[in-house]
Amino acid sequence: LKKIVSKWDNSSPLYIQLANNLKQIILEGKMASGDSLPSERMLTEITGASRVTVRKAIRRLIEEGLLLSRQGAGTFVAPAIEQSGEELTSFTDDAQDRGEEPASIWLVRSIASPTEEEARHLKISLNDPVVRLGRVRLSDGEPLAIEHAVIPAALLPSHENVGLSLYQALEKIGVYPVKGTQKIRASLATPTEAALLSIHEESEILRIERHTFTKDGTPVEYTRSAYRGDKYVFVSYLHECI
Ligand code: 16G
Repeated sequence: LKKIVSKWDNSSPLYIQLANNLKQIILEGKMASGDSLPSERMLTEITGASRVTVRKAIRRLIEEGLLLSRQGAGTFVAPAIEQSGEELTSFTDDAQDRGEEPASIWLVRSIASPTEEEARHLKISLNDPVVRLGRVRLSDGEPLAIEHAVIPAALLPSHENVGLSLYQALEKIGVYPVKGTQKIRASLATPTEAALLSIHEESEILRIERHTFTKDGTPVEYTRSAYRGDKYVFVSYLHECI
């Protein structure tokens, strides 16, 4: 770190050079998303720059979206995975599109009666069985999310056949989730979630509730997920309101 951040010349203000040096470290993957930046004091010591310069460099990278500052917790490398908040894609497709290898650890894969809440969300009766799929989702070996999906068993009779991808298993039997809604809210990881995701207890997570439907509006899934807040940023595209 010292070698890279303390390379100076007279070409531009010191804080810009420091910001660029830090940026290089992040973009080269020497610091991963979620890693915390050394403290201002430490950076001052390492670089020999003044505290004001260090602070200005950090502020610049926060403005650029490369760093995130959390009150009381310090400054971190910002989430690396930009996930569309609009497209109905699967975890498997998203990971493969990034050139990564998706995997799952199964927590639950069973058929059961729905709870009242599940039946309400899926617009089925309490007598209609559901398939419950609970998974830790990993990409390139790293746990990124926990997902609990509930699907009407009438749509997915052979739940044992869900391998890597739920959406692929559904598509194979002619069930296409083509539209949906997604609610995202900030939360903190419970001790169990933290253990499954290999993160500290009470780390920030994004709780996501997704409902998907077939073309004719039949509910396909009701999924509750916990996505790592240090890894994901959800992006939506804004259009002019006419
Ligand atoms: C995504 C969905 C989840 C869906 C899963 C299917 C979010 C927040 N959740 O992870 O609702 O069940 O994809 O992925 O995006 P799969 O086909 O790889 O099993």
